Amino acid sequence: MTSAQLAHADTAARPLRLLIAAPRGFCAGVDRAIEIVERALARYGAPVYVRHEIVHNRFVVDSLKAKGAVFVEELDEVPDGVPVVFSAHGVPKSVPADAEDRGLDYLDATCPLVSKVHRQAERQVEHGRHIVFIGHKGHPEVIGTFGQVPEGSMTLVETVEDVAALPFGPDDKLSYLSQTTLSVDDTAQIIAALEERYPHVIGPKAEDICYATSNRQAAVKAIAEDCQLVLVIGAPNSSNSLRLVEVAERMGSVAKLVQRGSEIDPAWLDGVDTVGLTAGASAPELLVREVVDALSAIRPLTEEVVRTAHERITFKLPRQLQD
Ligand code: 0CJ
Ligand code: F3S
Repeated sequence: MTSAQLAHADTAARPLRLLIAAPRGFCAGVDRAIEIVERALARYGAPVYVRHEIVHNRFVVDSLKAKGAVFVEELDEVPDGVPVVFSAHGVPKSVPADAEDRGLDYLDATCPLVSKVHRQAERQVEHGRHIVFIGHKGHPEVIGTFGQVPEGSMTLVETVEDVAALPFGPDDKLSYLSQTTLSVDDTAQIIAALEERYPHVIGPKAEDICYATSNRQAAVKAIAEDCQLVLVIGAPNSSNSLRLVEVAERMGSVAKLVQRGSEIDPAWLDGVDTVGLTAGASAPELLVREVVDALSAIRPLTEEVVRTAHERITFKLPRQLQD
């Protein structure tokens, strides 16, 4: 027998302990964004166009496609006369302006917590401050937030090294803002580096990282130290889901991002007694059950939910869709 076969034979009969993190999965902004598309379909009928994946999850996108939503990347792919929804990640100001110019009916599913950062960006620029924005280059939320202010008034930093390379002097009027789905720990380090280099830099009153991002990171931290393997349900383009993988890895666990139960390789469970499970803010609970079922088809398991916070936040729908 090879050592892999031995490990498999050793653990195959033992029940697997499954720790399921809570909170996990859908946040209030994702619930709202999906409901906006569903209500728009009910109100206007198909097709309803959606600019960018409404949230970064293929299962959600495919379910809405089946109901008559059409997903495109840019507004110029939307035909005249049909309604269009902007995704939860937010859009540059030019997008609703172009929609208005074309007379398109549009619904904005930007998460209110992203919109809050947009308003802060505008205010900082009005006060004559240059903004250092902490985020991931190319992410749609970053593109949307940069598009709230005139070109040249915001500079992106992704790392502590980027802070060291900033060209500003000690007396320049600076402020910082961030993407909502970042690593809480990495962002704290970047902010510390900024404050050390620019003691006069101004930050937001409450952190820009949203409640859902920080709660999901704290929850996966609480289970990861007891796990040899942590599974994170989420898409490769989902920033908040990728951060959950990083958090679990930093706690010393092996961590894997999976989109569906069918992606689980039974060999991952060799030599493993305790598996952790969580889901990014854009991953539906149905997929959590699918992954649990896939695991239990490989090994008998015991399930335990480990809850580190309760979430009660909900967001209002846009006025056009309120009954
Ligand atoms: O940016 C957001 C408002 C989060 C939306 C929900 O998550 P997801 O995976 O669609 O987006 P991120 O890539 O930003 O995490
Ligand atoms: Fe909003 Fe945070 Fe969810 S910004 S969409 S509540 S991950």
